[in-house]
Amino acid sequence: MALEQTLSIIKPDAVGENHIGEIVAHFEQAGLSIVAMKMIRLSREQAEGFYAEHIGRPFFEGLMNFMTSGPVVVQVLSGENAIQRNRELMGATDPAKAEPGTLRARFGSIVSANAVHGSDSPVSAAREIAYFFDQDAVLLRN
Ligand code: DAT
Ligand code: MG
Repeated sequence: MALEQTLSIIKPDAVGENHIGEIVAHFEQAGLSIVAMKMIRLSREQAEGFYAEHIGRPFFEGLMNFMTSGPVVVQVLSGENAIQRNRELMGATDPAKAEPGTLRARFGSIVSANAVHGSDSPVSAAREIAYFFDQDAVLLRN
């Protein structure tokens, strides 16, 4: 087990449907602590840079439109195995395939509107946290 930090985004669908509180509570009840948090509206440039690995995919334009369609809540979660743990809490990318009780099953609707993002590896977690937060904005906890 390792103490890790991971980047989580509550996407525009879940923010617009007033699920911020339930999603944050889900993380906290699962033992992950929020050590940085902000609500922002992503610009096209920010969204592109964040999802650069997907440039050229057929769904990329839709993803850009969705991610810039309203405010998002960007947060750093901290805890034991936080990266994998958050992926488990989110469930599969397609909400229709996500395990019952996971965030995407509860709050997502379709693959292109799936409520939450979570870093998928230690390398992407480090990149994604630095993409949104200065190092001194991430509180040292746990
Ligand atoms: P994840 O968010 O589970 O890490 P991913 O990195 O493969 O999934 O894709 C990033 C986002 O892009 C995903 O949350 C939703 C969107 N997306 C992925 N595959 C898609 C598809 N086939 N159709 C529409 N949107 C898709
Ligand atoms: Mg991904």
